[in-house]
Amino acid sequence: MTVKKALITGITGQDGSYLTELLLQKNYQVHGIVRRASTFNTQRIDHLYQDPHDKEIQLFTHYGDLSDSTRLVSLLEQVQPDEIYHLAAQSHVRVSFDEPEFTGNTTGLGTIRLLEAIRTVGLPCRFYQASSSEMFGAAPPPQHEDTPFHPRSPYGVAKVYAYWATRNYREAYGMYAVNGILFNHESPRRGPTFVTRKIATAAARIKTGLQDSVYLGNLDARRDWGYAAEYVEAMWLMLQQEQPDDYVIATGTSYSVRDFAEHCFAHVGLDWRDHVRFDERYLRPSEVEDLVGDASKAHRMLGWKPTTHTPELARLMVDAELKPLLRSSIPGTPQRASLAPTAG
Ligand code: NAP
Ligand code: F7E
Repeated sequence: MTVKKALITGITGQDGSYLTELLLQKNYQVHGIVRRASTFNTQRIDHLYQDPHDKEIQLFTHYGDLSDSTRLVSLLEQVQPDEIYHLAAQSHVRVSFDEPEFTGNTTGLGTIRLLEAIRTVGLPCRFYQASSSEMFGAAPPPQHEDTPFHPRSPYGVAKVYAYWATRNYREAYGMYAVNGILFNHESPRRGPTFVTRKIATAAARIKTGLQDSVYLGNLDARRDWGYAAEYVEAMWLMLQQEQPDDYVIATGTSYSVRDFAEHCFAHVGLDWRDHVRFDERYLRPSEVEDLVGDASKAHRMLGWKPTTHTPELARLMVDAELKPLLRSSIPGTPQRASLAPTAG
């Protein structure tokens, strides 16, 4: 039996790590693009490490960057993947207001560089684009595949560009290229400056006496938060269909940031109102107020349905934060300082 080869951009990110686990379980040979950093950036996939001297190895990593088209071409020539999951992006919405040009270059142009590399090499592969509910922005909920886009950030604008590039390559060149329009999905592997992980971490640290409060911005924003480990299954399903198409992936429910904080703090027996403070630095120049996805097409066509909803997600994220803290034998470990610029 021939083993399928997948190439994942963004393999070191939240979704990349869950997708790698899924594809390895499905017996794929998985190749991931890692960008060079001065510190190790592979923590989310280190548990999947395989000895490169082992003949049975199924996971390979390669240096590369979305800004480097020649490298994308050489990698495609080398790997010859059957499926490409394009997950790499500057994915932080608030940061995209600070770095709009960089965000456009990676999150927007990065997609067309990769599509063009596929065309240049002449690969008959299937392509998944990590599109986002941020493209809907100000469009009223519930949002579905035919809802007009109204992005509210440089990130959202860049994702709209990448969405249309993907559709254009499908229409112009007959490529099997799909957009998965995923609503927010979270997990214990979520980046620490996204609001769910920030709140879950704070609730656990406050409960164990390591800090007293957490500073947040807009508590009224509403999101449709699902569990990342379940969403990567939908990505895979989209590339197994006879015809390429675009799908919304969501839970169909929405909660405010305040609700999420309430669930996290209540789970450890605390009242969020005693610990959440306001800091205007976390506000955005323009906000996405309310996202609720209608994923009925994915239910119908892919047979995909979420099972973890926001309250349970909040609890599992807090539990994951508490675990190492409760194991720690050094009480009162000081909060780690970071020189990273304020991000969210
Ligand atoms: P994430 O955790 O921020 O991961 C982003 C990945 O992209 C990381 O592996 C990162 O590498 C890599 N990357 C960033 N810039 C790059 C560059 N110039 N060249 C090569 N790699 C680069 O994001 P995620 O939550 O897993 O999301 C995956 C994708 O889905 C992203 O495109 C995101 O925009 C999109 N999306 C996410 C959500 C969500 O709720 N999570 C919803 C809809 C769409 P480092 O590890 O080195 O930083
Ligand atoms: O913000 C509010 C903030 O940064 C959620 C990305 O994965 O999902 C993500 O984008 C909400 C916003 O995620 C803080 O204003 C309040 O309304 O966790 P977030 P996001 O902007 O929804 C989409 C689908 C993607 O595609 C993106 O890649 O929470 N909020 N106070 C805060 N947000 C942050 N980060 N920090 C705060 O202190």
